[in-house]
Amino acid sequence: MNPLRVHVMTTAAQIEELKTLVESGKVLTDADALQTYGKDWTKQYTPAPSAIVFPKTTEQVQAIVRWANQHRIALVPSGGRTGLSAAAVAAHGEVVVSFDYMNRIVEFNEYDRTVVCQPGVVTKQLQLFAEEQGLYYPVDFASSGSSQIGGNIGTNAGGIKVIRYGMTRNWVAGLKVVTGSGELLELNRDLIKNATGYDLRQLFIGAEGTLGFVVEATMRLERAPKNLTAMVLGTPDFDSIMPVLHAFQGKLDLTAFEFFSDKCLDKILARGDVPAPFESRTPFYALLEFEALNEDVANGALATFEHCVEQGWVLDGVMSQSQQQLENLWKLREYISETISHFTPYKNDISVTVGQVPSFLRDIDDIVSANYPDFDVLWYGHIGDGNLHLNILKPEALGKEDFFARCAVVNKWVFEIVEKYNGSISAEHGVGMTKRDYLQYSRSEAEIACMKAIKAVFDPNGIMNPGKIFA
Ligand code: 2HG
Ligand code: ZN
Repeated sequence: MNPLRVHVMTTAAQIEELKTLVESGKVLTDADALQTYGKDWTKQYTPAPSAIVFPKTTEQVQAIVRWANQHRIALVPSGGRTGLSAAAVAAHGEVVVSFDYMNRIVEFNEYDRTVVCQPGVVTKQLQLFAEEQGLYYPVDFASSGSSQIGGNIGTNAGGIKVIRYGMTRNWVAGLKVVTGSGELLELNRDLIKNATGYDLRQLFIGAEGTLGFVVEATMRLERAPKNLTAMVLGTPDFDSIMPVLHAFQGKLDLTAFEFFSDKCLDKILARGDVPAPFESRTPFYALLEFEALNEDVANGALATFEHCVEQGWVLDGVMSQSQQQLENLWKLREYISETISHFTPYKNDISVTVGQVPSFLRDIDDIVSANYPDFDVLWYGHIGDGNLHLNILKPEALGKEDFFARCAVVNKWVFEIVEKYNGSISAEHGVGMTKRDYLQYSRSEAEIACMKAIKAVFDPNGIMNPGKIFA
């Protein structure tokens, strides 16, 4: 294991030197800024960075990285700070490098259907830009209004359309990165075909800023989907959801297949601003979406729905008839994470192959309910691609520390089951600090050794987001 050879705190003189590398006013050290930029959406860690720096150009990023190497100062990259694994948390005196001022769309290439983006471009900004060109950027999730492309690349963000479009990785045509030694690399030259050895671009996707920082990304766009239509179907039990998925996949090209439990619906309806999908309540719900390209497709969906009802897999259901109805159905699923955030939930983001989902969920649910009969356990997620979100809500009377300590006990058992099923301890939220100590449940010792060796190549002094992914 590489020792952490970085300073914990920067000196006043070092901060003064840092200020000379960027525009005036682009280094902040006030308490508010340190608090705001030192954290992401995780709630376990107390932010404690030394300073926040806002570069505006690639040259400035390079200068910051060289300065950090010279003084052995740890850098933490910061995008929209919507992450859920504490990969962008600076809790140990690091300097946060925020990409808020590198937020321009640089170029659009019509024939290649690509957009050159600076890392601070917000996901929604790219989605709207694509729309203006009559195209589509398909990676989508609830935090698209604040998450940034650089962060999406750092975590290989997934979301609600993975079943059809895959993860962020699929949409990165090329990358410019500043490595941990301050070198600028241009990776893949935005080519579709490029058989010239190792594809280093892929290494930087999902690396959580531990190898280098993305300073420019060329993102691919896709044909815009037509007449998206959603259905929400109520099922009598969890086991019915998979045959429903199978039945619909046999008839339609789904753009999404999500699920949530009735407990999740309780929380959503308690907000008072989202209509119930239908009058009855069922233990689980599937939300599926497809392009209703013509009447045949819509009729095929309705016939499949009827088949599922006849089989007893579906008890009730609804299909959107307008854009407004489509959006309201999506709110039932997309609002869950934000709605429950004030319960300080303990989160798990786990995955297995689709066929194993029912027995996997049953095994984990047994462990969790046996150990926490008094806790509210919420299940939801992207079931069409095998990704489940398990959220345990903190009872009001229990302190945060005690609650997380009690949840940590069961972590080990949950991850043993993940390992038994050859699954992942982090399907889409990344490893960061929250899952760092459990990496061995999803990656072999030999694999982790290779990962550390790769880090040493790109970041010889260990200054790039140290303590994330592995210690
Ligand atoms: C989602 O799918 C997000 O809603 C957040 O990935 C999941 O908060 C969570 O556990
Ligand atoms: Zn998710």
